[in-house]
Amino acid sequence: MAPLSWTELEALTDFQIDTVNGPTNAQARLRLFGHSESDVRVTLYRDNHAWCPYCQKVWLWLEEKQIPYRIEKVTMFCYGEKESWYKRKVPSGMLPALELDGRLITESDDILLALERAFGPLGQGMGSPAVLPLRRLERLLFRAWCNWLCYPASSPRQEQRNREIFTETVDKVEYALASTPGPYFLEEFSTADVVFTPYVERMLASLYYYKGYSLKDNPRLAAWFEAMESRPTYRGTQSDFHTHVHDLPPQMGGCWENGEPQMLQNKAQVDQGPWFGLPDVNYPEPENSRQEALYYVLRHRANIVRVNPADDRLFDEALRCALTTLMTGEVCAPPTGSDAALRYLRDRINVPRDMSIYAAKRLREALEKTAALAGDGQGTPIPFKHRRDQDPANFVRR
Ligand SMILES: N[C@@H](CCC(=O)N[C@@H](CS)C(=O)NCC(=O)O)C(=O)O
Repeated sequence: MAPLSWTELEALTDFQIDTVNGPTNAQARLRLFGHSESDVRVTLYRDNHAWCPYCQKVWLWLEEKQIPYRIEKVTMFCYGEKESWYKRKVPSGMLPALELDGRLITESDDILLALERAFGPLGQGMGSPAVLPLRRLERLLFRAWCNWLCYPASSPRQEQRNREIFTETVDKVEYALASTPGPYFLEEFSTADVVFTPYVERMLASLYYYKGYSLKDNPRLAAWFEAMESRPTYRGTQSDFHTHVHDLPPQMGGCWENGEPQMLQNKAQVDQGPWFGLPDVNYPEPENSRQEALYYVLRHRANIVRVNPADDRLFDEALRCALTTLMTGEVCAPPTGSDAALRYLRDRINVPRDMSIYAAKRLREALEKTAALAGDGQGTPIPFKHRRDQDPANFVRR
């Protein structure tokens, strides 16, 4: 089949999203939840790519409580130049920051405490006797994860010991989850679940890819993930394995593979597919995931083509081939020499920054299927020490 034109492709999606009053989404600059703009007392400063875990914590809290707020997006050091207006506001450049009634607050825990004072807690609050030990447990798990993942082990024995310390801490988390009847940390969904969310999500992705270990093999955590995924708020902030495993190394200062057969198999699947079947998402695929993927590519197509290292005309045609396959299921052979360019894009789709998890899987699948018709050329490797290939300055809509 010949590639469809951009106009023909435009006719194939009716995807729409109300970023302001609709479900949680990464694209919004304003969230009202049915309120009027004059009700907004809060501005959240978070990173452009939705990679910052501490921002996710505050983001999820605001969405759960349905507090009207504005969003200002800021560049992280690892992917570009920090905005000077932000450095004047927060000289360290650290994220998140939040303005509440004009007062600036940094440090995610202090932000949550201030939000609780202004709007009431989410279930049991940050300082409640039930939540405090869970916050400590979350930090314990975080440290065990860092020690295993982010430093090279001096010997196989050390690697084994780091793994054991992590899994022993996971057992404590399993015990905490088992001590209430429901799937959440406390009887009802609460701040405690919000506090665990960002890093547990990153642990699931990174350990699967770098260590061949699946956190979902732990039954209580598996049930917790499932319960979290039943919440539209969490779905809107949820990332996928591919995004996390490649955004974490520069943020964490490195991630160390163990080279075991299971790890190598997991790594290959996350990077090259098939992306369906990965344990990064469990809820059923929405019917419109292809339309969603097409909608976002169309929105940014000029920048996507411009940023791609390949010749613009060659890549324009190759991309239309992949989108034709995405929408029709028909084979559409791309121009010779476009395989690496298609895989360059395949490797740079970010969830949830660009689209939701299933839309990204569909798009990666179509790009890979199309690239495979042209050859096995790979895109420029994803850098490990920085992500300037993701500089948001390239994606300002012109
Ligand atoms: N303790 C701080 C940690 C915040 C933090 O580490 N933020 C990182 C991103 S995850 C950051 O802003 N780094 C600067 C940058 O990457 O630009 C908090 O809880 O808010």
